[in-house]
Amino acid sequence: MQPDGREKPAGPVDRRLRRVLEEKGAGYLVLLDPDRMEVGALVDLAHRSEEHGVDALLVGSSLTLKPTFAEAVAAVRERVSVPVIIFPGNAFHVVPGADAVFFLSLLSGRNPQLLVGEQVKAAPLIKSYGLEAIPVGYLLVDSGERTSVEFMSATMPIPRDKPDIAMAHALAAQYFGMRYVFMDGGSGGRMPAPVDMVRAVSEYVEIPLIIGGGIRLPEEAGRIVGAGAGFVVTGNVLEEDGGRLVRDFAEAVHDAGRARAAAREEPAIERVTQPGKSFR
Ligand code: 1GP
Repeated sequence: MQPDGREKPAGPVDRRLRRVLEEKGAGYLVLLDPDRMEVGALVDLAHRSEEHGVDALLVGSSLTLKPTFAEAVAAVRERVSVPVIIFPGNAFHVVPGADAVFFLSLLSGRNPQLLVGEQVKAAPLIKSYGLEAIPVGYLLVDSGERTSVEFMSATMPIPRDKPDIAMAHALAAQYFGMRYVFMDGGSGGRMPAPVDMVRAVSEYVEIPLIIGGGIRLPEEAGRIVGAGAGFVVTGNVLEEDGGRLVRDFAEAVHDAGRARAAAREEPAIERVTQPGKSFR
């Protein structure tokens, strides 16, 4: 709240993400992990991603063995014009040079360090570096694999057959005033978040969903958007293929986003009366 009682407006990166949702129906984000790629290769992938339709880049990791995080953020920022957003695993990942940081709280866990401890350490750094903080509720969802984030966070993922648990957590994120819910299977998950869970959560809350972890095919990304996701994130698959699939992912996400938006705008009466169209 500002001194005159007005809400503080959303920052430029948040506004840009909202514009992506308005214009394309859904957005595509690529995760760059400085721990798994050399800075040069990371910058090449960032550049390729921008050329082939990515809407923003995330830089993050669950663990850092290499001392190159800050260098990677700065180098990527210099090379691309899409927003560069830090997706932190802990407060060490708050470095200068990015456009924004997802101010995450791992709501699906009960580990106070990741609910609020790291955030208290990170907040003054975010302010000093002038980063835009975007509050995001983070939910870890079982991806059929023990992922690094599960181990490092010492939290249990939400079971795949329990959409009600995900719904309640996502609504808590909304009531906390968070701008997005990130449902993540963790990097390298075996399976993407279940489509039924994505649909149930997206119908239940009003804030956009970001879905990542274990998405390896553009068709999977399209299905997830069709089920209601606002943004889809991929990481691993592009590290493995050198970014060849970026364009296919971006098209699948944007096509499904536009189709979903068009279906929403279609008057309900046409949906029930036009032959060949099912009532949704
Ligand atoms: C992990 O959602 C991201 O936090 C990306 O996951 O590397 O499995 O695509 P993948």
